[in-house]
Amino acid sequence: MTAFPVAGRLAKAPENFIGREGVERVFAEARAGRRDFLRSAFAAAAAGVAASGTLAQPKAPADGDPNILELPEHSRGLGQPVVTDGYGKPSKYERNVQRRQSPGLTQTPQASVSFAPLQSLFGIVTPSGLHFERHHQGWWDIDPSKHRFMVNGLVKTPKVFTADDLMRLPSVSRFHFIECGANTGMEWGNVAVPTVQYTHGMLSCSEFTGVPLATLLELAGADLKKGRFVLAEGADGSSMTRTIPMSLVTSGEVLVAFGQNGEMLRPENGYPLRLVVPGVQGVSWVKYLRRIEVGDQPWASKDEVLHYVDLMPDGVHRQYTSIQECKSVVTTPSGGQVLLDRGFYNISGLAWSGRGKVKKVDVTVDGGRTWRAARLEGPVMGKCLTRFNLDWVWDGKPAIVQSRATDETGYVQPTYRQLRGVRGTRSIYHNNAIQSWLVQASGEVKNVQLG
Ligand SMILES: Nc1nc2c(c(=O)[nH]1)N[C@H]1C(S)=C(S)[C@@H](COP(=O)(O)O)O[C@H]1N2
Ligand SMILES: [Mo]
Repeated sequence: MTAFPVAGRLAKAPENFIGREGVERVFAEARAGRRDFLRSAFAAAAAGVAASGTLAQPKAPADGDPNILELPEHSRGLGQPVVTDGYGKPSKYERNVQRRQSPGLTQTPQASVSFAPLQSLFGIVTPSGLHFERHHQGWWDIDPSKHRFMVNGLVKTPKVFTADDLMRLPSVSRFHFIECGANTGMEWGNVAVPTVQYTHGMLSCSEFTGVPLATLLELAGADLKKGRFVLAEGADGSSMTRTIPMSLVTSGEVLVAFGQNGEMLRPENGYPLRLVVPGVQGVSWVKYLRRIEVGDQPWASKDEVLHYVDLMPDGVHRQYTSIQECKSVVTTPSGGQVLLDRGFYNISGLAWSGRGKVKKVDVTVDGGRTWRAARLEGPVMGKCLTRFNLDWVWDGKPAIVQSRATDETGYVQPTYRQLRGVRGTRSIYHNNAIQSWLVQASGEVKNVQLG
């Protein structure tokens, strides 16, 4: 069972992919270290007592007193003092767990993306420092005391709020995923990138805290008869404006958020205020939110008529397709990882739907010939990531691992063949096809697409 943790913990992106030899070396070292530890422990338990079971009879270290237990430094010395320099950081041994830019994807680092390392994450919450980033014109750390948020348009009394004003109002905290509409967009025509970080890493999930936009519209006396839409506008130079149907707002789901995972939003994610639009593609989650206008028709802004449109096979562009349909992906094993040995593995992944809760996730290891239902780990929440797991004993032969999610509306995640049948191959946005990972006999895992 030495290979058990490999897939989860030796997840390597291409730039630091250590290959099968590297993995074997790491394991050889780990085994050697474990033997040393056992050796000293057994030696301390006094010579003469034979080890039983499958463990080899331990030998005392050649140069040491067999009666002295060699404890590691951290079991003998004084540890570090409490962290007084502020904010805690991950272990230095977790340095490899980072957001990454896809090489060559964008021309400038301001109008760009950093992808979340999904292969290294557990559960459903994305640590804020690993939340994916998508900026159209760079991020800002805006002074909250100078930031203003306005509600205007079809309202009785236009209102201006500070972040402090908003924090005095009744707030709610809810777990939701955010997925960029362009997530998996590079894979429309063919396999393009090697790892799940790049195929699916424009996806994150947080507990957001904020005031329902419905409350703020009520305070401003919005005309809910004529006002069928709202426009959300950001304060950065990208002029990010998006139309949102009023029905989503009056349902109480849309939040003007200031909190993310128990603290204020990170600057990269829109500090001090961002719109949270559960189930809808990331672009509508306007960051550095400065204005909501109530109106009676869609605004047809550049980010909804030129960008974020779906090119259909007949050449027509489909607009206003904002809901992120049901989708899932196996994160372990996934592209770039290596299974060292045959034997037991925990197949693990994420499923989500912009239309509600995930009802079921089926997993195949034979490219779709046979499927087994995965375990959904609770809590299963609407418009939120759901973690799934499935036991698997790898026989050392090539395997094609896929997951297929079904949401509470009964919608089933499509295959590439089904999706391309409707959408063609030249689109960018809203690719929710079933992802395939090929586990090769060598144990190396590759991104593949089945015809
Ligand atoms: N003001 C502003 N809001 C924005 C953007 C932006 O560039 N500026 N990018 C949008 C896009 S395309 C996405 S996918 C999400 C990304 O949010 P994140 O950077 O917090 O992951 O923010 C959206 N809101
Ligand atoms: Mo996006």
